Amino acid sequence: MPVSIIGTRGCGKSTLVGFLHQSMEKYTMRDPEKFAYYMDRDTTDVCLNKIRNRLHSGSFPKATARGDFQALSFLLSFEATKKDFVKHIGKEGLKALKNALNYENKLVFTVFDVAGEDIEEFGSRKSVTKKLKEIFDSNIMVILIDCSKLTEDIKSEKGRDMRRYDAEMSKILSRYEEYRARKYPDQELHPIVFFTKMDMLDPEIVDILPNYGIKDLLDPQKEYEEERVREDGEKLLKTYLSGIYQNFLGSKVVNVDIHKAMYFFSWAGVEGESGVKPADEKLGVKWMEIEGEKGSEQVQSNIYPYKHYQEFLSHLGDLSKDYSDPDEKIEEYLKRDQRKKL
Ligand SMILES: Nc1nc2c(ncn2[C@@H]2O[C@H](COP(=O)(O)OP(=O)(O)OP(=O)(O)O)[C@@H](O)[C@H]2O)c(=O)[nH]1
Ligand SMILES: [Mg+2]
Repeated sequence: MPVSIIGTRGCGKSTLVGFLHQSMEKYTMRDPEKFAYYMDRDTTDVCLNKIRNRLHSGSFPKATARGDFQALSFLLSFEATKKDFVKHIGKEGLKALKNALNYENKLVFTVFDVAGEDIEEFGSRKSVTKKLKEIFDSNIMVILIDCSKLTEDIKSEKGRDMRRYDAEMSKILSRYEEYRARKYPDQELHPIVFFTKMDMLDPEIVDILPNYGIKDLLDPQKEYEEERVREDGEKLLKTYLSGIYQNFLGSKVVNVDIHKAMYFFSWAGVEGESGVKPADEKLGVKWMEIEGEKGSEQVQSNIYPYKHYQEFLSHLGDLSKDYSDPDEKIEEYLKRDQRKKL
């Protein structure tokens, strides 16, 4: 299983998955020959019924029940070799199996809920060990960073929380690197960092970023510029989460190269009196119609920085050339649906 997305509780995983799902829909509609995805039934249930309904009605997803995250995994396939693309949803298991295997460069990707205390239980509690091994065995790990945790005021309560958060994430990362160094000493890793809740960044913090602008994120005319985004991402880590940053720097010895890290930003938008503005708990997220580029399809979607999600997906597409899952893994994934039907 090559891709894991990890984040601590409440860091914005469900919202991100909801937007990612909307992005996958858009991407397949715009470029069906390049990209296809499949969700097993459990993921479909969480994504469509739980997350989508909430986002659609303008609210954030409900806090996820413990078991839900175990269920969240997608099959992504890039560089389709056949045109007979079908949008695979749940029950069409066998048909999907056939179709998915027609695509090159397939990745299974799973979303995990992790906490610093899991690390303490690594090796002693079976369920935690299994989960962490799955994460650590992934070739590509995507780390979610919650921007609402960042603050200039390091002496305040929030400052203490930020340092705790930094320490917690660093602990997880160093365990990951230790494990990789032991088990896969020759594999190079390129970190991916997805910042969530960018709209909750303190304005003082926004000021120190060389390139960042909330409006830029949403402006469809503005391209995703890898170098500029990286500059911002590095600056945020270096300044506020130096534990995580140092961890990456130090881990060059185990083939993790921070300077090749990719960064992506996410935030949920609502429409206020003066145009689009950041969401908050009460206002929730805005749902809108966006016209598909090809044909006359209408895609319904929330306001969020689609281009960052689309770039994220196409980056996974690039990585899938090196880390594609073997067909047995794909069949195993698809069979989960078959088993449940019996
Ligand atoms: N302003 C803002 N708030 C957000 C955003 N994403 C998430 N939130 C807030 O953060 C809370 C948690 O977000 P979720 O997406 O549920 O996070 P999670 O990691 O799935 O949380 P658990 O399932 O409880 O672990 C939401 O209820 C929102 O209040 C965002 O982009 N902007
Ligand atoms: Mg959740």
